[in-house]
Amino acid sequence: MRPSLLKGQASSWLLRGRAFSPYSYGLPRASRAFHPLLGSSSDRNNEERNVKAHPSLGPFLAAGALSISFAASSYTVAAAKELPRADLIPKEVILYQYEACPFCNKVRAFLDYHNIPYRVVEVNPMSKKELKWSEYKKVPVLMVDGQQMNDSTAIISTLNERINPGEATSSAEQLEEQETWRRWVDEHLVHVLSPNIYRSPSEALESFEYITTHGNFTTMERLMAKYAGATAMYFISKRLKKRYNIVDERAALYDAAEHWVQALKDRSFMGGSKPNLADLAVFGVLRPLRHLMAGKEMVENTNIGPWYARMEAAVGDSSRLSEEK
Ligand SMILES: N[C@@H](CCC(=O)N[C@@H](CS)C(=O)NCC(=O)O)C(=O)O
Repeated sequence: MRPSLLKGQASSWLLRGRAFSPYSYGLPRASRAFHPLLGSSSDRNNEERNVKAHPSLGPFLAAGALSISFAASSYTVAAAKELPRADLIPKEVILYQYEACPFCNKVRAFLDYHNIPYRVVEVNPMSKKELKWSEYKKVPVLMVDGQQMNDSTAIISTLNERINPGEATSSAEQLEEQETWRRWVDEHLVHVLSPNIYRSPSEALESFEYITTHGNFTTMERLMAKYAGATAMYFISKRLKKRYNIVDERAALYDAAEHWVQALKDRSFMGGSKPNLADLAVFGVLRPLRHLMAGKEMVENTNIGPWYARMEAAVGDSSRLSEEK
């Protein structure tokens, strides 16, 4: 039976104190930073156009989300994490990220679920000085035993191969379904996030409060970013709505949530009794919404809460080793 969530029952967000950090997006220096919630890798042309139009806004867009924790505890089943064989766990994993970036949250969900220890380097979205050594300037970047990996979906695919070599536990149909929904996350779901979290002046400020208090900003950047960023993103989010043919941003978010719940059919997870890469991708990009009005309203007005709560239980505590800036 499909999990159902009664309105009002849905939104017991678990505000855990662990690592969801922020988002960052500051008034970046003009480079091509624009991307984030707006564009996935399949949108490079649009992104380039955006950067030219708003060179200093990249980082803001990127982040977009906060952390949700939709908890419908009665549905929460303590699914165990999936632990790789000890000899297949990388020795050193370093994640360069913005705490509130949905793509970074997606990678963290994968690492946490598999209990792979990792260090985090929170990148300053304006100077990006932590990434000076890298030609690729977006986050996430993952260093795995000295090997650089870029792009959340590619990172997860590569790492998954590495910790599950020759895995043949899924049928061709299951794998195809998983890949279809991972693409849906990158090509649709992420584009619905920015118009929602910057929907009104107060929501834009709420988002930037979160981003700036959790990201790697200097004091001056933090002050500037909060108000200038919220103002800019409020207006830009209206343009994003048009670009992605969104008429009502909340309706688009609720539709996406219901679309996902329907895709689960009768299963606890798309992966069956345990999450697959599609579950982890949807969970990861939604997680940053969790302290925001958009995320709370999504849980209250859709049936996604029970699945989200199961995912929180399955992913469990973070395997992050320490905060590094
Ligand atoms: N397709 C990439 C998208 C990564 C992305 O757009 N990241 C944003 C942050 S959420 C970014 O780094 N934007 C450029 C910037 O902030 O300068 C992925 O999945 O990793």
